[in-house]
Amino acid sequence: MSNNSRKLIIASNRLPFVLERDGDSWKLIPGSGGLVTAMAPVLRDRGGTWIGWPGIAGKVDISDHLASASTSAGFDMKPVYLEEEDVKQYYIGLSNEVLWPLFHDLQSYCNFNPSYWQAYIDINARFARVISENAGPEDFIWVHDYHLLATASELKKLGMQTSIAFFLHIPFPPLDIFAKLPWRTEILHSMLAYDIVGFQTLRDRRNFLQCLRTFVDDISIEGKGQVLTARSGGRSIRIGYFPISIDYDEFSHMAESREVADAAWYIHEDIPKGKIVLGVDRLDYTKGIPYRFRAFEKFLEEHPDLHRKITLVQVVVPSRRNIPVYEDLKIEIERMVGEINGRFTRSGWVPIHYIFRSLSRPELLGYYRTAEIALITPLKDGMNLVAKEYCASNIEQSGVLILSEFAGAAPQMKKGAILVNPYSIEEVSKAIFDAWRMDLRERRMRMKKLQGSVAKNDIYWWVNSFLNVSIDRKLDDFPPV
Ligand code: GDG
Repeated sequence: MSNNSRKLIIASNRLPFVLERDGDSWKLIPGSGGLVTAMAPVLRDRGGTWIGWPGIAGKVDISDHLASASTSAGFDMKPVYLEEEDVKQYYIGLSNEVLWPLFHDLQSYCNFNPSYWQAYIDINARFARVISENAGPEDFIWVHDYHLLATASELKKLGMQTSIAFFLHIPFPPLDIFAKLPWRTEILHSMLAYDIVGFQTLRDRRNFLQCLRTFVDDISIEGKGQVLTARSGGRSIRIGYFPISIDYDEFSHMAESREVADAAWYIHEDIPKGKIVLGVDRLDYTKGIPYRFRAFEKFLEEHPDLHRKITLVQVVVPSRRNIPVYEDLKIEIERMVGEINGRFTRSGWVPIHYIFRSLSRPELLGYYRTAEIALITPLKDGMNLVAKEYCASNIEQSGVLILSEFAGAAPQMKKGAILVNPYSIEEVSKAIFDAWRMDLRERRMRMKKLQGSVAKNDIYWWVNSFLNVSIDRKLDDFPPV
């Protein structure tokens, strides 16, 4: 088979669309979240196949919807169906009550329920079956994220010979934290069934290697630089770090559009008093929203002269609402907004504008374009694309980025951003003040640096460096649709 028939096959827990009830029928709405933002432009121009769960339990016939969504998206979509119990055990259970909190260093949120593990393996085997039904021998199979750590080992059981790549979008935890996982050796051995394993940052790869050296008996690691080689069980596995990014040009061009300019103008027209500080996050306890509110409250306590001159706009996108801890977080966030606004609001000025919904792209870019300060303070984050999107969309080049040092984006953005420890209420409060009084010359200088670095290392740079290491190919080697 020639290179021209080579296809990209992407597998992730979710398809890039979510199925929602629409009366007696169903509708597909675009998914949100970093994985979709990053990967959709990659497949859009090249075609290929995206395999994932459509987002509702049970097997409903959505073939017509998927066919029309595939046509408009520019690539095929193949569903993996989950029953109610699968969702409980594999998705809510092992993926989001164990791996998600543990890999973000928040082990107190973990529920190590023994029944979760077998369900996780069973669903990874189901993904493996759908992948093997849809992949040809020349195709490049690229599996994504923590839900599917064991898919390659299941594919190998099915006799798959093709090399299989994996990218972890979330952090990999330090040894002391990973060691608490009851299935730590099983997870490491499953990950070693991939042929290439990619992490977001050097820190994540370092943590992974330390865990391999501790828990895998016959491991040896060779090489230096971005990609190393691990040998175990008579196989070689390449292990690298590839900081993910965005389609910079798409964001910056869209930010220049009339629609976004109008949205930006209306946003500031409605908040005419002073500067806007912007937070944009999925509803998630890793994003540090309560700490951020405490820091903003401290800022307001310490700077009564700046009341009415600064407003925090916090966008929270609904996410994982079927998991109780997420519902509790929503209640806590809303309680804090009420408390802080109740204390500081004065006639004509409300200090926190809270938005709980997903914004349209132009509206989101309107906020990015017009906000003077972006306040992005996750407690830990694989990368954080919002930080990169803010810079790409800040076409006046006058915005200031305050960024958590625990975001994967921090090493790339530290020269232009104000880095903070998100747990330090004093430090974040001071960073807001420093950003507020920073002169235009310094803001420009910092924003230009940030934009230069995101533009250079954009999503196409990321995918090409991954493909280059995996199969010695670039995205252009895949035939356009
Ligand atoms: C995971 C990792 C890693 C947000 N609000 C709206 C909206 N968004 C989009 C943003 C951005 C995405 O959601 C969020 O991406 P992040 O990277 O910030 O965070 P996660 O969703 O947690 O992503 C993360 C990422 O995977 C990629 O590897 O960076 O660390 O946790 O793209 O634009 N989109 C729309 N309306 C909104 O209101 N349309």
